[in-house]
Amino acid sequence: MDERTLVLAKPDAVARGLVGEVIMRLEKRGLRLCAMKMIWVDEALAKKHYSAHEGKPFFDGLIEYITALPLVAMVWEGPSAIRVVRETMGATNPQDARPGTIRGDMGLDISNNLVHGSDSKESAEKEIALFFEADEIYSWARPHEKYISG
Ligand code: IDP
Ligand code: MG
Repeated sequence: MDERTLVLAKPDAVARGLVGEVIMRLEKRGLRLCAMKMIWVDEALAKKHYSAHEGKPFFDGLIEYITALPLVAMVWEGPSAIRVVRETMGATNPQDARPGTIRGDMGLDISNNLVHGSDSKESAEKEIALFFEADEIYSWARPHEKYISG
């Protein structure tokens, strides 16, 4: 069943020149990029996006991190895209992330963990709407899709 999920290449991915690497890994996996923009997130959007974490000890630092530099927001689509993206990203703490994952190959610091991926259908829907208008998202299929996802 095809799903859509929000992916952020966070400010540290931009600063370290790893946006292309993030995109490449998701593309190679067979997911389809259907929306993308660079955006300098302001405090209001940051707080909405991370509202579930309000009150946690790392919340202020998280808002500062996500607003520090522009980031690249994307919508990716494909079979079980929400779970597949999160597994491709690896555990939240890069020190626990398995080698072969984005965080496990390129990160060490939980405060600078490179990427965001929605964690459920409900959050995907909410987060995509925060970053994109409906007419900025393009659904498309590869002619050879049947060789990737059956
Ligand atoms: P996720 O990004 O893997 O879904 P969440 O638990 O939803 O992880 O946390 C959201 C973001 O908040 C993380 O990606 C990370 O940037 C930051 N974060 C989570 N836990 C900590 C922490 O203990 N210290 C600092 N930052 C944290
Ligand atoms: Mg999360």
